[in-house]
Amino acid sequence: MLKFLKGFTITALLASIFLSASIVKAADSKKPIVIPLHNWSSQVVMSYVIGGIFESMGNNVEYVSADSQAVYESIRQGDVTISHEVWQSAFGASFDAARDAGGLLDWGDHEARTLEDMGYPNWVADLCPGLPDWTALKNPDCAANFVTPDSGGKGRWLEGPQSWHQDLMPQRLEALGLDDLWMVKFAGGADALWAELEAAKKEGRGTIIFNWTPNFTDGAGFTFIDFPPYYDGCRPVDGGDGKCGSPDGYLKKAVHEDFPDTHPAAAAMFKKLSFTTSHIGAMAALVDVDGMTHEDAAKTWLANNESVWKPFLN
Ligand code: TMO
Repeated sequence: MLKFLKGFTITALLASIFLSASIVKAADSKKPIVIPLHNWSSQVVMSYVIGGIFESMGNNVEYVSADSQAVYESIRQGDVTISHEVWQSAFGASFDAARDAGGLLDWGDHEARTLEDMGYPNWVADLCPGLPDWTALKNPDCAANFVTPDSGGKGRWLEGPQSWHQDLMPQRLEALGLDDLWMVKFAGGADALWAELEAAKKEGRGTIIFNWTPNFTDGAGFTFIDFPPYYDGCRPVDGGDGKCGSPDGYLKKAVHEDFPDTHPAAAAMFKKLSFTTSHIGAMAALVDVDGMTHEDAAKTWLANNESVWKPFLN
């Protein structure tokens, strides 16, 4: 009897130790959470916003400049911990490849939906009757209004940096039979797109640029061209004929697979984190309209939006 009791007591003691150990939440590792910086404003501001929230929880963070396609392989390998703006149109294929290879987890979507496509400031609609329907671009009199000194006599599409979509837009011009009248020029960076908007307005000339939403241009008189609808597999890189516009896309989050184990509290916060179109547009506007640095924009955004981000902590 005594022997039995003794055994029972020890077993119960051990059980209660294990139980309380599992009730007490494991603390986040002090190893830095590695956050990538890319080359458009909302992404960089949001890096510092999320880094600021992690720091408010007692975590250490580190920022690294990263290519916006290669970053998913870096997350898979664990060199980068998170991605907070996975835009479907630009990065969906790289995201899928890394997730399927293992090591990268889909951490859910922001509330905001996305569109990444060619468009124009509203004042140029008069230059091209029939816009925003893409078939308006078949008219040579329309294209002639978008010729620039560097466009070889064709109407010019100013696309973003080639790292975002590779040859998607040149392929689309060809697929839609527009390449006799239109050509694609790649911008060196996002700032070149906004400089072109300013210059075209000042000079009263037409311009078609790549743009996206959420962005600071939301509600500022920018219209996206209506191309034939996107469907899975329509792009040449996916084996399609290329006769499609960009998707009504997701804006996803991704994490390295170990993150929920190494930093359970931070990972839980990041899973909950979700921004709307207006949150993200405001982050971009603090930089691209108000001229703040990305870091200052993030501090300002955090200070003004505690009611938005504090609930992600619970
Ligand atoms: C990925 N981007 C927002 C530039 O389209």
